[in-house]
Amino acid sequence: MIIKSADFVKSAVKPSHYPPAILPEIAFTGRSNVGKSSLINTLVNRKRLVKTSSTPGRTQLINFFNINNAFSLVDLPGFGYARVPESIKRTWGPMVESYLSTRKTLKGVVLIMDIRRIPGTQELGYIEWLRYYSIPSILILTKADKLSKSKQMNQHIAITKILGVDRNDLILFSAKSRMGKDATWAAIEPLIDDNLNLA
Ligand SMILES: Nc1nc2c(ncn2[C@@H]2O[C@H](COP(=O)(O)OP(=O)(O)O)[C@@H](O)[C@H]2O)c(=O)[nH]1
Ligand SMILES: [Mg+2]
Repeated sequence: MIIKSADFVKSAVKPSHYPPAILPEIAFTGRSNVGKSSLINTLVNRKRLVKTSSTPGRTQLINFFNINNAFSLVDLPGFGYARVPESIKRTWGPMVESYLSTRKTLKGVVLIMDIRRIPGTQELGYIEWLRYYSIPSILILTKADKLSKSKQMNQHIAITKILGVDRNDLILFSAKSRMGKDATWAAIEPLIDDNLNLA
């Protein structure tokens, strides 16, 4: 993917605040602090298009980005951070579910997991959610640079079993080394294909 432009559009919490549903859209989700913002920045070759943070659980908005005036990338609020206030936890589910269930231009969701951590009920539940809404999913194991090659392989196999998917269904990624960047675009491109030639 050649990135000609990457611009923040707006933040929203509910459907009436979303930008007009015109361009095909890919959303990114994962546990807080998993490396979601870093992954999006890596994909679009920008250091700080999406703010990264060492303090997890701060982003509780849906952030829309316009890429090449051809498609949108959406940073969904992260889940699962224990220290997030109860009031935010209560609004998170409905906020994300109304996005997933109403957004007509949504073409796929990238679920990002930490390669060092076996996915839990939240990730499994998320995958169920996406199946329920018939939304294509792309599964990524990020922070691969934090493990040796042999540990990467062990985790890759273990996570494959837990999720009940094939090895090729999981993309190993690192925002640090940019490993997995091309594979991620190769998974995204067919989902947004119709609009690529508009760029
Ligand atoms: N070593 C390494 N660190 C990463 C990677 N991706 C993210 N991080 C770090 O993990 C922390 C959280 O990253 P961020 O992208 O803000 O996570 P988010 O909360 O999921 O958006 C930051 O300190 C990042 O520098 C990666 O692939 N490798
Ligand atoms: Mg983030």
